[in-house]
Amino acid sequence: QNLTELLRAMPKAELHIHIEGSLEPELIFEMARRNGVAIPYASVEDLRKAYAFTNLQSFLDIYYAGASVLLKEQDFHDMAWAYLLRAKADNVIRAEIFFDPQTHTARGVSMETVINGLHRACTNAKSQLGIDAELILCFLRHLSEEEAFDTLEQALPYRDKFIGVGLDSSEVGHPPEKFARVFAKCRQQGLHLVAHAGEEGPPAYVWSALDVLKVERIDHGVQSVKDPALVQRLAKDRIPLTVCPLSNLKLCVFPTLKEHNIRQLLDAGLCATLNSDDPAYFGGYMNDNFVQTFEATGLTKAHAYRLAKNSFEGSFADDAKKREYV
Ligand code: ES4
Ligand code: ZN
Repeated sequence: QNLTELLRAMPKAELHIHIEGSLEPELIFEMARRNGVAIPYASVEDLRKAYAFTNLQSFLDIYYAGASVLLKEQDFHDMAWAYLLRAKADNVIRAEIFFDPQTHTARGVSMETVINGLHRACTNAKSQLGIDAELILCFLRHLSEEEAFDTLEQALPYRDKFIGVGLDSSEVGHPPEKFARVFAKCRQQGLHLVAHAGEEGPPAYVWSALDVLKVERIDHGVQSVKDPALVQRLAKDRIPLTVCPLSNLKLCVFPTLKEHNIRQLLDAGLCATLNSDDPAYFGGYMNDNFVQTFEATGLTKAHAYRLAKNSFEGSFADDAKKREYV
């Protein structure tokens, strides 16, 4: 079996996918039409042409605009279902899916609409696709602590429909410490904790995500290699890093895929995983990330098995499920 075939066929878990970032231009246009929402682009092609990013913020501006077409429970369901069908084609057997409720509640969409729509797609994925799909609620770090607390309060009536919380959006200038008290409350609720850190931000943000927020995984974390003591800590505690190479390429975190540090992370013994982040915007789903990254960096078959194993180890599946996956 050649390496590319192995990468495509291998069962895997996706641990870093923003569901709003899976909304393809075709679906944005269809939902804009059916909901009567105006969008400032003439066509699908015109919108795709705007997907030329220079950094995280230049992407986030367009990503939040794209999400403005989501109004009804059915819209949230349809977005997640389209992703899950695509994940199935890439042999993803478990998906832990981020969603950004504040992007929607700020426009007057209710928490109930968001969570019920997404959760219905996850339930159907289990019975119809054989994918274990779970939700992780993300707080937008460019907004205030108070707004995060409000969001948590609105979401707690649906506590059984998501397994954890995360922290995303504009990283630099919004260190993890800003959300220390929110994460402490989430921890008391028994929620799993993750945070984006070390995507564009410094190693100090990875340290504080671990030591102040007490997260179990780091999303991205690629800047950690700048601090050898941090790499040691990540190795010692087997903290998973959910790495997203095509995202890093499109947001100019690395100038080329060849220069990505995934091999360095794996060879240092870290529990690194590969993920798609915002596949509709960054030009690839799971298998595109695997195939293009392996081609560019010369990763081997042994790395492929390691990445699949890490994805299950790093997941929030219970131990019985983890044994079933491997
Ligand atoms: C994101 Cl790539 C990335 N980084 C931070 N926040 C995000 N939200 C959606 N995609
Ligand atoms: Zn992300």
